[in-house]
Amino acid sequence: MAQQTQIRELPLIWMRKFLTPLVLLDIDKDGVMGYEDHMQMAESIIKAGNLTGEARDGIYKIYKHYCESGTSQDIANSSSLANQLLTIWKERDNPETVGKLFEMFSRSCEVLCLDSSGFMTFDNYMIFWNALGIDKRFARMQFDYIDTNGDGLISREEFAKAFIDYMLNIDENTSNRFFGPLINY
Ligand SMILES: [Ca+2]
Ligand SMILES: [Ca+2]
Repeated sequence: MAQQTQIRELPLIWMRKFLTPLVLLDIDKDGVMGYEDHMQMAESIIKAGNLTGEARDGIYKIYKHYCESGTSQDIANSSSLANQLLTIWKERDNPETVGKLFEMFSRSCEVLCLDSSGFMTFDNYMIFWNALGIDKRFARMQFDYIDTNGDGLISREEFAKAFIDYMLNIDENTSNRFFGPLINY
């Protein structure tokens, strides 16, 4: 039988990167970012962006689909914070989950820039940042990190790729702060 990965085997930088959103977005503070928390995140994005109609429904649909179907549902249904970290670690090698996350962030980006011809301006990006309640002072640095071609706009692909980089990169010098400054752990 294959040995289960232990928490102590995870790279510290990676743990800090994922503890950051899990703690930030565990709104009901039961230790895991579960279904309700994902729905809350969807609602926060909708509120921050004053989204209505198609944009609002699109966001709910993406988050529901992520929590309720296929391999990604194991992440939302984790039993504890440690278990959730280990599940994300395991799923980062799973093309189905990675594909779904790419789609989730790509679609979120699309919804957040319905008013700006498919690209996120800095103002559109702030909807995401404010929805998560991250310190505004760090937003520009992360915006510039995501904007890899330096045209001052974030494309769907740049946004989703930045998240996938966040999930896969274990370089301790990475400056990707997709969910803001890392928590100390
Ligand atoms: Ca929770
Ligand atoms: Ca760009």
